[in-house]
Amino acid sequence: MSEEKIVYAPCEGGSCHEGCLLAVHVKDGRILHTERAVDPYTGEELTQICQKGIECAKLPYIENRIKYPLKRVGERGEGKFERISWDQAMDEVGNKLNEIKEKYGPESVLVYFYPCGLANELGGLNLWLPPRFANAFGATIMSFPPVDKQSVYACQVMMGSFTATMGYDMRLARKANLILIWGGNPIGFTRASQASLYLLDAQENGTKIIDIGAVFDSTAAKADQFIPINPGTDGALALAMCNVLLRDNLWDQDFMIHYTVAPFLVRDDNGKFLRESDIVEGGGDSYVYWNKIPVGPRFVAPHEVIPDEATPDLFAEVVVNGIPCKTAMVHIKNLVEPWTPESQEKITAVPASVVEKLVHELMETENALIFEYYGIRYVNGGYTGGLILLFAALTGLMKNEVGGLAISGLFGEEYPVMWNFSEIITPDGDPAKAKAKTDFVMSKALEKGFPYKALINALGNPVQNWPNRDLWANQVYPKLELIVVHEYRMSDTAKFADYILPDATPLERNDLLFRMNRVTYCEPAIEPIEEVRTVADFWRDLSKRVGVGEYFDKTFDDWFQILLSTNDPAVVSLDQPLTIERLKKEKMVKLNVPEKEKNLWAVMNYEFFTDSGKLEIYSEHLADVGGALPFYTEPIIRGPERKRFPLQLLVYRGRFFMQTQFSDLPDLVQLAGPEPELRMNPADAKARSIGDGDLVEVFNDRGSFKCNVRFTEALPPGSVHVLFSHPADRWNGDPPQALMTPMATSETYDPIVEKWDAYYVERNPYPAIDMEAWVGKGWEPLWDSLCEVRKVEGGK
Ligand SMILES: Nc1nc2c(c(=O)[nH]1)N[C@H]1C(S)=C(S)[C@@H](COP(=O)(O)OP(=O)(O)OC[C@H]3O[C@@H](n4cnc5c(=O)[nH]c(N)nc54)[C@H](O)[C@@H]3O)O[C@H]1N2
Ligand SMILES: Nc1nc2c(c(=O)[nH]1)N[C@H]1C(S)=C(S)[C@@H](COP(=O)(O)OP(=O)(O)OC[C@H]3O[C@@H](n4cnc5c(=O)[nH]c(N)nc54)[C@H](O)[C@@H]3O)O[C@H]1N2
Ligand code: SF4
Ligand SMILES: [Mo]
Repeated sequence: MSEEKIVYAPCEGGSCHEGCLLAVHVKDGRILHTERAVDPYTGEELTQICQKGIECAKLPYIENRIKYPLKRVGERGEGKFERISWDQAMDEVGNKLNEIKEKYGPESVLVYFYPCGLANELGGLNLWLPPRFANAFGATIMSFPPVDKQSVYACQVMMGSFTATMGYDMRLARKANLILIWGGNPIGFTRASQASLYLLDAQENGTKIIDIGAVFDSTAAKADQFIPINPGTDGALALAMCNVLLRDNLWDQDFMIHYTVAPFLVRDDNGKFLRESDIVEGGGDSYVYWNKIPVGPRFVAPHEVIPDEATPDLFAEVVVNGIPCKTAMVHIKNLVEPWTPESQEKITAVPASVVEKLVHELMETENALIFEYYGIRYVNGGYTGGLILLFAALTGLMKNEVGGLAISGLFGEEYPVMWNFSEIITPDGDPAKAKAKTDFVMSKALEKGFPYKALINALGNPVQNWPNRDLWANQVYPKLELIVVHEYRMSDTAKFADYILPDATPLERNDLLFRMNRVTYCEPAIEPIEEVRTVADFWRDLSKRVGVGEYFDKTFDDWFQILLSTNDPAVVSLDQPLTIERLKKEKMVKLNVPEKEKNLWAVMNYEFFTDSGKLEIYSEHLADVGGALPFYTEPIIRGPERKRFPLQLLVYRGRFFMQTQFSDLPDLVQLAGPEPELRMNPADAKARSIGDGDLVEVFNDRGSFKCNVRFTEALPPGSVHVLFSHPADRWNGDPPQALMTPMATSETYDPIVEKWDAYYVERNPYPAIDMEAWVGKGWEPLWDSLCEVRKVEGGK
């Protein structure tokens, strides 16, 4: 009998963006249980963990586990496979890839790796080795789906990078006196650990929490005030909130002048900013503002700030050198003016008096904070995100002690530190050697004759998570000669594979976890079960067979050492250098993160990654396609189709699941309710003569399924809900994804977003993080689907 030992592992559900560290208890090669980790030096208990963290102890042993390399014997999608050896699998996959490369070129091989299902989102090699492979081999990176597009798009346009400050120092939230949570369900649900704790700590100390949401969820239940809003209409509310700021003169002129493009003149003829070169022979690319005393044009170079002694006229409408111009602020004023609090009522159902009070309270409370989450998932979400950012800019709250605006990020809610990802992505760390191009397969490539022949699905479950089952199953996959899926469980996507290669769980491999302002060296709790191999071995084996082995001849520790070699001050200023040897000995190293919480907007001097260095609440790059300013447009669910299909179909994430993961753990399935069921407001049910528990059919033009109804008042009338995590074979009929508005197709195409994505890819400020792929070239419609429900007579 061996001693019980404790090792660290990241929680497999870490893509809730909390990234909890687990202490795993192991004895005799078997995992006993997991619990929250304790700092070995200070004894400090690091994070809470939720049920999913506890259930990780069972993850390696689930029935649905992939234990051996598998080769398809049935039809694609049928899920029939035979066990083969690693050598056979690697030889056959390698030969096929070489053959395809020879015949069609390496770019006909697609590599897909979506980060938001990985235990250790940004530290995990499963995210960094696939793009390295694509770059070395010359494959094509398949673009990510446009999820979380609201704030991602808005930050890219206005701040020049979706990571903005690379995160928000969540410790600051405890000091806010008012927190407005807009569009999400963090408390006790989507951010079940650290973020929930900080938010609830703040509340206990007197902070008022206001939640704007469409569903009475666990955040609404905890909030001091819940503002219910008609789904998909937040843009109209944000416009009215801007209107109140301007009307009551509550906005922050100083912030708008110094840190945004508001004072810059915009040409009436082409919507571009007027430049020095437009009015001065041989002039440069400086922006122009109109000074009041003495009157006339003044120049300000990109990334420079208008001097304090200047008197810019924010509302100038002038003709300069024969060119009629208005300031960007005039454009904003014109946009906002018609949106009185009364005018938005009929769209949002938020009473005008509530809008007035909310804006005044935000402006009159010391240290108010707007927290934007990812829940506004409609085709107008990008513009809604833009309008929320515009509102935040006008408030000037980002200048306050708590940073005023927080956007939930991938980096965890803590002080963000930049690791050396880029060197892994590109062979030899040289961007010039990065051969891969990115494409957005789903829509455009199909139209253009689809040049791809193979797909390596290295990470992610697109068949279930991009609501485009038909497109994958019937349009994309049939065109591919080879589909390889790297997985640890039999996902709906894996069922379409020709070869499935078994990967290790975080309990069977090494990881470096960058969380809680610490780096933790995670070791395998157990050896990989059966014939499972780790990610480092998988890519080493595969790359050798296709001629790029030299780039993958590394161990976990070699890769980790690269990640650690960063210039980030929190790392380089450590007393002892952060090496892999040190980490192996100490297991956990606390970074030199400032002891005192910081407003990161202030740390970066309110300078953004845009051309101007300002918050570009007006984007000249989108002027020709009508997208210079964000605007309100109706979502699909408020369009003409609603007459035929009167219910919003919400195919939501579950508290006990992580997207589609954990749906194969019986305890969690039990907690979630073992049968897929439809949640429905009793008012909608009554109108259809449906009783609680009745069997119903949910349908639209795309498909249908049957399940039982559960009444809930938490959903507003007009919306129905099902959990999206259950795999296809648990549904009686089509899986609910089949009924959703497909993502990344003509239905969600928009010339504004296409223009933006093309431009953004060109000037991407963070090639390593903001991977080219992260644009999606379309809008996210996850909650933007309609259906109808009817009772199945005689069924229970
Ligand atoms: N209907 C509906 N669709 C949605 C959403 C929704 O709310 N409703 N949410 C959307 C959002 S916000 C997101 S982020 C996406 C998420 O989309 P995905 O990232 O595709 O989501 P997951 O279900 O977590 O899938 C991750 C897959 O990777 C596998 N995996 C996890 N860890 C490892 C590993 O270490 N190695 C290997 N090889 N594989 C691993 C898992 O088993 C799982 O099958 O889904 C989107 N789709
Ligand atoms: N347990 C669990 N936690 C998770 C995940 C998981 O699958 N399970 N997934 C993780 C991932 S990848 C992500 S991206 C995050 C997402 O987490 P969040 O950013 O919190 O958002 P969602 O859960 O996508 O959105 C759901 C919420 O959106 C609100 N909502 C819906 N429509 C509207 C609207 O029109 N206006 C407003 N104001 N609100 C609306 C609803 O009130 C609902 O509570 O969660 C992460 N955390
Ligand atoms: S909150 Fe839960 S699911 Fe998320 S990382 Fe922590 S333990 Fe895992
Ligand atoms: Mo996500």
